[in-house]
Amino acid sequence: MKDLAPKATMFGHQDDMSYGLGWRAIPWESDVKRVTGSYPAVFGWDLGKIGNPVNLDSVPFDSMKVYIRRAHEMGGINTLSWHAYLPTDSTTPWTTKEKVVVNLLPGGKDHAAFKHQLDLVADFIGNLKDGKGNMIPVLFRPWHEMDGSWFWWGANNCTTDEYKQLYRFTIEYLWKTKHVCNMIVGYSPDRNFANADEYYRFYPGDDIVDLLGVDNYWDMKFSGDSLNIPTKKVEFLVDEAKKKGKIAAMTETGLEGLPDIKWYTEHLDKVISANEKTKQLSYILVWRNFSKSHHYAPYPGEAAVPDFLEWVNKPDIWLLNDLKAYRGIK
Ligand code: BMA
Repeated sequence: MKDLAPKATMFGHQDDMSYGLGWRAIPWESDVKRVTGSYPAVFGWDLGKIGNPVNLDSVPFDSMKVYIRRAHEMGGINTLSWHAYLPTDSTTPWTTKEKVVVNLLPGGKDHAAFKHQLDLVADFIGNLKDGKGNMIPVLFRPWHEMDGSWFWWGANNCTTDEYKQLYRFTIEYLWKTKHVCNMIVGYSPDRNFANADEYYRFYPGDDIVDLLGVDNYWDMKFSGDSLNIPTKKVEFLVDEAKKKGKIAAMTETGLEGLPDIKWYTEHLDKVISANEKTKQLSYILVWRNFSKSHHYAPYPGEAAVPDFLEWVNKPDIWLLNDLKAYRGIK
């Protein structure tokens, strides 16, 4: 990913092979492929509700493993987010009534239950193997959008110190106790930063994080000069990643329902292709295609298709076909 970043920006899509508009669980189907002829280069999946047969968005975990293996064997890159449910109840990641992070940390009353959840995550990631038995590398991106307060690990729901401990414990437990060796780690605040201090407010450390990300939907709705705001954030990520020898990515973005049919060329591209710096972003990933009102990649027949095709056909925007050609995979 580091080698590739200066050459191209990859396109990613959440739950791509799992479902789309008017279909679900048809082997190797994909709205992006239906529209462009190629899969996305980056495939996003989510571990929310791990320990149950299906995840929070009804993707069976067993199928997810199959899709991850397929994506990897085709030459693509897999990333895992985690809309984590509390280990102690089965409410939602969006529960913010109580301050719970402290209970999960070592010494806290729910620490054992939390470790059990991490065991499930370790079991999932640590058993991702290709047909030859080799480990499949994934980008794990836990505790995202912590600078907002909509998740129980969000800014107003714990102290920054508790947050960092939660993050460090998660990764160190997976690496050192569970010996999960096939993952790199992404840090993904939402868009609420204007400088380095704000960006790194929750940062668990250079020894933990491999990828500097941002989840940015909000800033990308605006147009014209207002797009300087997300552009500056992308420039910042690219600069920081270069300084630290890490990877920079827009780990989530998109326009829900695509009411603006030129969002890809007029908003997204204006930001990520703004200049030589922004072009060095590793990838951008749009969210899932659940319904007409809640989808982010176009589906066949949708008015946004021509604009999307114009964008993905730019030589430095890469789908899986481009990544395969670069990697010499047939
Ligand atoms: C949100 C929405 C929800 C979904 C969640 C986790 O943005 O897409 O429908 O459950 O992400 O994927």
